[in-house]
Amino acid sequence: MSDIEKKSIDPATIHMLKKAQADGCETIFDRADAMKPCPIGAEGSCCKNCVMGPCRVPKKKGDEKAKRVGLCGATAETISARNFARMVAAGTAAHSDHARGVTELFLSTAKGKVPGFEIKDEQKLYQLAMDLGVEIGNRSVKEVAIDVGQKALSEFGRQDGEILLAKRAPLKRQQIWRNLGITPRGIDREVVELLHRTCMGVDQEYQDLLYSAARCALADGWGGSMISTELQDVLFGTPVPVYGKINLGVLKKDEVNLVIHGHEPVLPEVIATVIHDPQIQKAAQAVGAKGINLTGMCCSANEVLMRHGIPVGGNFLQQELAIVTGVVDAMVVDVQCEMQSLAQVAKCYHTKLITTSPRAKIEGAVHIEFDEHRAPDIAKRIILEAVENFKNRKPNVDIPSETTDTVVGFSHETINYLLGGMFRASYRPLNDNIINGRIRGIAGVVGCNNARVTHDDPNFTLIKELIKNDVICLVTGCSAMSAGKGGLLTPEAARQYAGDGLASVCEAVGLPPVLHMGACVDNSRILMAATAVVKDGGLGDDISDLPAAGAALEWMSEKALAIGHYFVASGVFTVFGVTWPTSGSDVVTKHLFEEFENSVKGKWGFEPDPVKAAKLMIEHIDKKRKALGIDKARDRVLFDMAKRRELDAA
Ligand code: SF4
Ligand code: MSK
Repeated sequence: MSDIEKKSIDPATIHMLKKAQADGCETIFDRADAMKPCPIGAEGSCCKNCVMGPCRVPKKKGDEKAKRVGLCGATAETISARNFARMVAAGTAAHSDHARGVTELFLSTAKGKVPGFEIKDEQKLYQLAMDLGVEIGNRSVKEVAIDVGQKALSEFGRQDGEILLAKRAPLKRQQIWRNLGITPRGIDREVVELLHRTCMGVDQEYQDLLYSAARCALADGWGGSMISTELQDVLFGTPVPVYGKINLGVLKKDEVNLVIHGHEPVLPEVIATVIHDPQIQKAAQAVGAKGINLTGMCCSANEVLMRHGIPVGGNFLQQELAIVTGVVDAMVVDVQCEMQSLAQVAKCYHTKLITTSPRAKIEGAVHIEFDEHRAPDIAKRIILEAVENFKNRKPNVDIPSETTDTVVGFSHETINYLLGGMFRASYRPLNDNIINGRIRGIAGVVGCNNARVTHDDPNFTLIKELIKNDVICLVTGCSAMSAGKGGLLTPEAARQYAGDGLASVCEAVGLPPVLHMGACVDNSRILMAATAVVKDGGLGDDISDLPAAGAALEWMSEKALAIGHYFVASGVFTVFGVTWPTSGSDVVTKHLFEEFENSVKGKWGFEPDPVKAAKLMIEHIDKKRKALGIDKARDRVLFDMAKRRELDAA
């Protein structure tokens, strides 16, 4: 196996890496070889929170008692916890600023100020209205929607009390948060306060920093991210199961290819509509293209895949590689996870890189700013940029053949209907099958790709191990795409990959063993699903009682750490891979990995090896089953080489 072949388990990715090398085009995979991470920063032992530093206080092997303090006296524990907290604050800020944008659009839509947008899911609007304390009565949809928009918007600037959607959590969970003083007061307030606490000379007690970080993360999961998911569903429709395709093979040689990349579904929704405009289609034919092929990348892809079945080009580490095919006529980006190197890769080919958010510009890209008041015109302009660029393609075109079928769109509401039926929507069948042992437990497998590990391998292997052991997986973000490319997102995957118990349930209901629940902000759907399972009864009275665990083995973004911390603070055992950001302090790490379980009833774990991570998660699930009195003797099944060969031969 050449070095390139070790970079990914995905053949399309390897194919494009070889092409990039032949074309002399540098990618993140090359840079990962050339530049190793700073070991002091990686373990969280570098503080640059004031200009007397950076102060480096790395662990000293063989001298565990060595004094480790910064110039100001900040201890290694304080520095470690502060760095962790700052990442959580940044991740929360990212999800929540996305949510603010959606809320503003929602409010403008409710007021009828933005032509082209409408309330698509009234039922979900009413549910949200009840949860936000908005009166419904005989009021019009417009009146209710305006109040919902205003209430949601005020959650960002709320100064005291409790964020409203925290009340969706099980009652016991709410009480745990109150007792610890970590119920978020307002979304922006928690981010600002955490940044303040981590400034030089402020909060210098590591436990206090970790719990403040939990309050901030909860403001993400039960605040910003949840608002975002809810309002996006009301505006664009709550996802229902839809067929889709994934991987770079979805790009088309004879059509104009427009790739949408980033996180906010607003512009992609408009593009998905106006692309059918006959004038635009005519323009494409006029340049010799057979049509216009819209595809997605990263979480923007998840959004339009779930609601429209628009094909997905790939996940985070494939963004440059889509351009390397030589057929991407334009890539349009908004916010988050867009690598600056896209501009350089685009130069190797003919691709036009278009930025659209006032918050995110990239040197070398064309900036066409999105304005919801002129959304259809802007969407058309962007599509026409791609159409016009079709003729500039260079001869070095090569599209990998790989695409995989997927069935996606498992919102919390949809799972409810699929399990319980239209008239008695409920999680009861899921609970019953967990209790009778056919389903061993539930896992949320989320997060990114990371160029420091073999692309897609940890995500895919972990999910495969879990379903083989009858653990149903709820997936989002780039890990959902790792599962999709590996063929795990179809109902047929149940018989092929899942254990007999899980497979029998999936086949009875027609569900895949791995449920695609959406983009990064949609991890809030996992919180809602977990809460629904608790409320349906028989599995304890808190999320921490459930036979459930979470993981992000290929995480790279600060957003993932915020997600992990709100999972943990919601009572979930959560395992991360790649690297652990507080490994420079055994004390801080021990607190997160062990002592947190005594207070928030959830805890962190670190295990980069996916098979070992699955083992940790399954052990935790079995521990919870035992505590609930529903444990049956069950053997863990390893997805061993013999089984792999069996599949390859099939
Ligand atoms: Fe060093 Fe303290 Fe300044 Fe951090 S805050 S850089 S530890 S002096
Ligand atoms: S896109 S945050 S790489 S999941 Fe949401 Fe993927 Fe992680 Fe970005």
